[in-house]
Amino acid sequence: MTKDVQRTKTAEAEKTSTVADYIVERLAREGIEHCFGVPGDYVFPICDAVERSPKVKWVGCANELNASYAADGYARIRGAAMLATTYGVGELSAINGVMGAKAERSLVFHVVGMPSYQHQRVGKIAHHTLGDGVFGDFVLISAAAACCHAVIDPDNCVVEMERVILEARRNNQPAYIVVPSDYALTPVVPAEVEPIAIKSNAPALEKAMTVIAGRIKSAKSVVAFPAYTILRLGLQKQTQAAVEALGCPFVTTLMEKCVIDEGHPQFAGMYAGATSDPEARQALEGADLVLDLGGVNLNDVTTASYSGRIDLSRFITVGLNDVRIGEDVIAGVRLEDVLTELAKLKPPQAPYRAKPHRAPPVAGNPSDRITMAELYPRYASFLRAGDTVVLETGSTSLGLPPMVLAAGVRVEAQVLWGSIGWATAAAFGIAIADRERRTVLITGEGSHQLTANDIGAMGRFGANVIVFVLNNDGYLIERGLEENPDWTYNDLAPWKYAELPKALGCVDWFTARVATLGELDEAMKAARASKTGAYIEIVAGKMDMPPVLAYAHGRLKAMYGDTP
Ligand SMILES: Cc1ncc(C[n+]2csc(CCOP(=O)(O)OP(=O)(O)O)c2C)c(N)n1
Ligand SMILES: [Mg+2]
Repeated sequence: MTKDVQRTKTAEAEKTSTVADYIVERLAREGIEHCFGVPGDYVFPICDAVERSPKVKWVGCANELNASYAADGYARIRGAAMLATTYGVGELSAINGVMGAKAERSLVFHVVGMPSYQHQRVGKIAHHTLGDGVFGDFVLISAAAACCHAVIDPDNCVVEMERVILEARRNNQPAYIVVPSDYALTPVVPAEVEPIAIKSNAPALEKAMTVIAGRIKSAKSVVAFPAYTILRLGLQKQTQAAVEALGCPFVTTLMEKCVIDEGHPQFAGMYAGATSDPEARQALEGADLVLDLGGVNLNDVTTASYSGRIDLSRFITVGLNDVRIGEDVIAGVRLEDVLTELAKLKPPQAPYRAKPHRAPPVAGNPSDRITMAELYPRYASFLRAGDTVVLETGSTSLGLPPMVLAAGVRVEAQVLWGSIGWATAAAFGIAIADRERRTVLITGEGSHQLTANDIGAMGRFGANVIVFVLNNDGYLIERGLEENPDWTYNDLAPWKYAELPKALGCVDWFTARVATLGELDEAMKAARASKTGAYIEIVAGKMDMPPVLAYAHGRLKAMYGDTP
C-alpha cells in the first residue's frame, strides 16, 4: 500500500464519525457491497452504519445460520463477505456456517455487536447472557470459527481492522470482529498504520521455483492437481496459464469441479479414488510428480472413502503461503506467485491431449417416471456457460459431479464441511454476488427443509435463482446406508415444495412439480426462459440413487459396518 493510501486511510478515520461507520467503510474497501445478517439491539450501531453507507447494502436473512451460508456463498464469488449478527443468540446461530467457511477457506468478516463496555465493566445482568455478569465466553466460541479476531474499541479500531483484514486475507478464512455497542457509537481515534502487502518473500520464492523446476525436469510424468482454493482466491485464469505452460494433464476432485473448463484438452478427468475416470486415476496415481496447486483436500468424500492409491511422497504442495516438498517446507511463498512463475515456463512442443470428454446422452420417453439414470444427464445438458450451479450435500452432490459440464459453468459445493441446508442459502448469496450469471440450485428436499425460508429472501431481493428440489421422500443418502431403509429417522414431513415460493412471497416465479421426464423437460425449458426465479420439485423414487453413491455406500459398509 502506498503512502497516499495510508494517508487517505487516516484522513478517512478522522472524518468518519463512529467506530461502526469505520468498520463498514473499511470492509467496503475490500470490495464488499452487501452485508448479510439479522439485526438485534447490540448490533444496531453496525446495522445503522450499513444503512447509512452509500457502498454497502443490508441483505436481511430469515436467520443467522442462513445469513452465514449466504455470506460464505458471496465470499466464494467476491473474495470476501460481511456478516452481521447480534451477541450470543445471533452469533451462536451463525457459528456452523462460519466454521464451514473456515473449513472450506471462504473469507467471511463476522461482525458482532456485544453489550456496552459500561455494562460489562460493572457486571450488569443483561439479556442474551447467562445472567452471570460474564461477557467474554461467546467471544471465545465465535473466535474459534475464525482464523483471527479482534475486540474493537475506539483506540484500537484502525490498527486492529488492518491486522484482521491482513490475516484473514493471508489465510482466506473468516475473521471475527466484535464491538461493544457503546464503543461502536464512539468516534474512532485516528492512527497511523504501517501497511503490509501480502506477497512472497523473494528468496523463498526463488528457492521454491528452483526446487519445483528441478523436480519437473527429472520427473518422467507430471500431473497438475488444482485445489478448491484456486476458486476461492479467483485464480482460475492464472492456473489455466500455468497448466498450459506445464503442458501436463490436470485432474480435479469434485471440490474443484470445472475450475478449468472440462473441455480443456489437458483435462484428464475427475479423480475420485476407485470411482475415478480411469484416465484421471492413471494420470494422478501413476505420475512421478503431482503438482498440488493450492492444497487439495483428500478426504473421504473426494476419494470415495479413501479408495484410491495415492503416494503423497510424489506430491509438491503449493499452499496459500508455503510450498511443501516431502518433509521440507519453504515458508513465505504465495500461491499466486508460484502460478505466475509456472506460467513463464516454455510450453512443450506436444502438450498432453486427453481423450475428449463427452456429456452423457439424454434418454428416456416423455411418459417415463424420473429416474436418477435419466435425471443427471438432463441436468448436465441443462447447464450452460454463465451458470453457477450450487450443489447440496446428499445424493445430488455425488450424482452430478461425474457428468461432464459445458464450458463456462461454475460449480460450488460444501464438500468437506457438508452441512445440509448450506446450498439453498449459499445460492442466495451467490446470486446476490453476481447478477450477471444465472445461479442454479440443485438440492435434496431434506436439506432444503433446513433453510428453505430464505427462498423468501431470494424473491425479496430479486435473486433469480433456478431451484431444483429432489423429492425422494426422505434422507436418501442416509437411508441407503441402513440395514433397514424404513427406519423412521430418515423420513420427513411431506411438504408441498412447489407451493413454497408463493407462500414465501416470491412474485411471478415459475413453479412446477414434475414426476415424468416429459414434465421435467418442459419445466426446464420454462425455468430457463423465466425472467424471475424458478422452482421445480422433482418427484423421484425413495431408493433410487446415483451409481457413485451406491458404490460409496458399499465401501462405507465394508469399512465401518452400519456405524460410519
Ligand atoms: C447440518 C447437518 N445435519 C445432518 C447432516 C447429516 N446428513 C447428511 S446428508 C443428509 C440427508 C440429505 O437428504 P436430502 O437433502 O433429502 O438428499 P437425498 O440424499 O435424499 O437426495 C443428512 C441428514 C449433515 N450433513 N448436516
Ligand atoms: Mg431426499
